[in-house]
Amino acid sequence: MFQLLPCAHPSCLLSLRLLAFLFLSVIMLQMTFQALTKGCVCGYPGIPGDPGHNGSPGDVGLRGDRGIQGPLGPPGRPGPKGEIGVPGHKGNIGYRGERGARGEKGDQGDKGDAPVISKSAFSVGLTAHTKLPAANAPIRFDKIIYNEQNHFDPATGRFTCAAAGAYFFTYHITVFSRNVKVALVKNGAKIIHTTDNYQSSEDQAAGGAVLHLEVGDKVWLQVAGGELFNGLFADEDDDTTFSGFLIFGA
Ligand SMILES: [Ca+2]
Ligand SMILES: [Ca+2]
Repeated sequence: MFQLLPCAHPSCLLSLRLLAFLFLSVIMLQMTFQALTKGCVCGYPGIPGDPGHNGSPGDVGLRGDRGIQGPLGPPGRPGPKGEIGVPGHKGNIGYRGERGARGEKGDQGDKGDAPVISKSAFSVGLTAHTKLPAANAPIRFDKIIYNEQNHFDPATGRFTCAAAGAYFFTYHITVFSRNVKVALVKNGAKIIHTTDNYQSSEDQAAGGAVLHLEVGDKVWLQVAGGELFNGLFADEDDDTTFSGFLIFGA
């Protein structure tokens, strides 16, 4: 008739107790009714009555223990796009790439201005009229071998710079009858000296130097050491010459 389930829930226990009480009450009432109608209190127990109605729901039970975590659910939908972050640090320089293809040849440029090439050169010598020159003054070479730019003045014996740059000056001297001592002079300053002692016949002496000149500087050759050192000679088969030329502009 009843199948009592082994449930320890308080509402279930209360329901079972209530059902048992109702069952026993029905039995007692039935026995009492039979005794009254038959006048006998003895006899066999009657058949059990019908099950009673379900009781009222019990109170809410205590909260059970936390269950085992369920399986991971499916991925949710992507959230909204976040704001742009702070720029990161600059990375290291990468490897050099391969050489690119050769570009096309460009258009020909405009014709440039022709470079201005300064020219300055002279080569002069002594003659029978100017040999054995006076001492301590520019030697007035009067034999013009080359002086296209007229930068050497035979009237004064001085070369005047017309284009700044590096110049080379050199001299070749035929020594005769007297000793020779000359100086290459720049603006009054003696730069180099050459000395030769006369012994016999005709002798030679020479010297040369590279000088940097600015426009207006003057260079010349002069006898140094007095009249006893002016044996600079020239005749039909020997010369004493003084030359200079611009090597390159400043
Ligand atoms: Ca000598
Ligand atoms: Ca001679």
